[in-house]
Amino acid sequence: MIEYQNIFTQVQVQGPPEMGMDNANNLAEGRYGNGSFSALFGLFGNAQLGPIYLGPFGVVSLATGFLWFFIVGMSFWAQVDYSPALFLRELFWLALEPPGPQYGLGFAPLNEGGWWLIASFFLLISVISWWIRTYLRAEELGMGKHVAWAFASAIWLFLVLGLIRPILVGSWSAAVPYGIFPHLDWTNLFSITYGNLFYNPFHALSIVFLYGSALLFAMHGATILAVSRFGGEREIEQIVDRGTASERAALFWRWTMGFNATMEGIHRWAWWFAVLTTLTGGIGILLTGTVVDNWYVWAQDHGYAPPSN
Ligand code: 07D
Repeated sequence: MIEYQNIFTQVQVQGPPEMGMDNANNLAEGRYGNGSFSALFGLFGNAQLGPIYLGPFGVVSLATGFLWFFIVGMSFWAQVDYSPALFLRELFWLALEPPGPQYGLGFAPLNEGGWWLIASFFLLISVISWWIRTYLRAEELGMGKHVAWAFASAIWLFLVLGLIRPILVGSWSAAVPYGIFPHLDWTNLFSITYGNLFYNPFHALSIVFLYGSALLFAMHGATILAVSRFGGEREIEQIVDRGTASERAALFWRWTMGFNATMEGIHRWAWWFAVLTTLTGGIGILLTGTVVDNWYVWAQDHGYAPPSN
């Protein structure tokens, strides 16, 4: 018997572009495009593209994000003397570094970190504007602000790394450089400088929530796919019904591990795990070099790394 299955098989139903629950089109202001369809996009999400809402904060966010990208790109470009071949060869190693320690929290000559400061200013405006956008769009749609608050946790870590901690230690040089391998090198150096970040309990917690997020997402995604033949993707409608996909999904977990999340609860688990990844991460970075100078020695003092003789 051929059944509807779901990892590689898909049915794409297409009608006229969907304008959303706002049939009177009262929310149309600031929306661009009439909506088009892409079967390829439909494989990954919804086949309909647009209309998109831009609005003032969208424009500011995209413009300042572009300026950040452009400044970083032009700096890279100048560093290879505008040679396309060198640019491609060196791209992964090129860096726009923050000012050196001699400049403290002051401004620096453009080629000695000044551009980093300017680029970072634009990135900050861009990220904050995007946050406002998530808040205002949710407001407009009568939604809760769950996405905005989850995003705020990521922004917390972003701010700790690039703004708050550098200010606390008195130097922009403590911030992260822009560049693919350079930011990885920075991460590694940060860990080594402060005595092995694995011994920072907040880094450990952050990993717990990061891996936990992956585990929860895998469990939830797989569960819903496994009951999609019973309409599992309509999970909210099924919360209170008996004999539904939701109930089978819940029973599966109760039978296999003795406990089941609910259709509502699993989204709270997912939200908290994702949020706590960056929330604990930011605390860990904030404490590093401010309260704790060497995590290995700190772990020895607290009895979970072996004492050195
Ligand atoms: C970074 C912040 C939010 C980002 C925002 C976006 C733009 C625009 C533009 C695309 C992700 C800003 C917007 C930039 C983009 C375009 C065009 C979120 C961020 C708002 N670690 N480690 C973590 C592991 C080690 C180190 C977290 C594992 C070593 C440092 C996480 C291992 C060393 C820092 C994690 C491991 C080290 C971290 C990140 C294993 C040396 C951090 C969570 C198995 C390599 C960060 C407390 C996250 C942190 C962090 C995992 C090893 C260093 C859980 C699995 C020992 C310095 N590490 N790590 O969601 O929070 O980031 O630490 O070895 O700063 Mg680690």
